[in-house]
Amino acid sequence: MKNKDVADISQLQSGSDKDLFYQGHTSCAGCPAAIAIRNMLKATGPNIIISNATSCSEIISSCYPETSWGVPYIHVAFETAAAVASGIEAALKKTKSSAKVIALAGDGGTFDIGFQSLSGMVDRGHDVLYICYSNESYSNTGVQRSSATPYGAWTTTTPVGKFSIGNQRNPKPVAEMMAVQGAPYVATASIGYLKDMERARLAVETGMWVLYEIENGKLTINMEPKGKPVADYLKAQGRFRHLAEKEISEIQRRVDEDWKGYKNRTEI
Ligand SMILES: Cc1ncc(C[n+]2csc(CCOP(=O)(O)OP(=O)(O)O)c2C)c(N)n1
Ligand code: SF4
Repeated sequence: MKNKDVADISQLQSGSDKDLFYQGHTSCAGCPAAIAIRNMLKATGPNIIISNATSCSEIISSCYPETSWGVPYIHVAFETAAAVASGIEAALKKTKSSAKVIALAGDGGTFDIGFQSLSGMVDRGHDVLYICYSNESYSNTGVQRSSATPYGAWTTTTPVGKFSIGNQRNPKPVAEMMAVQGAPYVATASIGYLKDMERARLAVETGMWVLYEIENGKLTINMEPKGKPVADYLKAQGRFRHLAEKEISEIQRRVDEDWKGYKNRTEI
């Protein structure tokens, strides 16, 4: 899965030909999180147990007495996806089960409130795949800023006005932080490469989202941005509609600077 042929997740169907994330869930139309989950289960197949933090992914899929999950699933408190997954993994190890565990949470449940349980799980070396799907805000509670929200984005808690261009902070580099902590495998992914997801692809092509892996501390960039201006990405979205040319240039500068940093690190 290197450079030229970035993982085409739609090809990773060794796990199951059947959909294990059933239709009838209550997401917004075209929800990227639902698309990611559906494809995630296609890749894993049925021998999997999910520990899912409160988030859109849980709200849309597990409102009692209904469920969209065709695999064993537990909905857990907002901050505990990794903690519960750790316990399940320890129990499976004890019983010599072949089942694997996935902890699933949004960016709020990962970058912010669930960060300590994620870090604890990595510290203890549990054999768990942790998946954070990032919609770059606390979405199901009304689009509040999380520490994954991009610089310049409007959210309800980073309003736009005379004295504010929206979110004033850079996103927390959680994937890299986990690699630095010693997670044996860390990778970013984009649903833009599942099918015809033009906007998500644009995030990669403009450098707003970088596709990389860090394996035992070594960074590999899986796709170089095509040098498209960030304006192409920003201008297509309402949450960035308020940005003037000056601010867009500032975002371009930050993206270029971050990209240089990634490049330097692959050359060490
Ligand atoms: C301790 C605690 N604080 C707050 C909440 C309310 N709450 C539930 S989901 C959520 C936001 C989840 O955001 P994120 O993890 O980014 O997932 P998304 O909704 O964006 O999919 C919040 C604030 C809660 N359930 N528990
Ligand atoms: S708000 Fe939640 S349910 Fe709607 S598209 Fe975003 S992640 Fe999906």
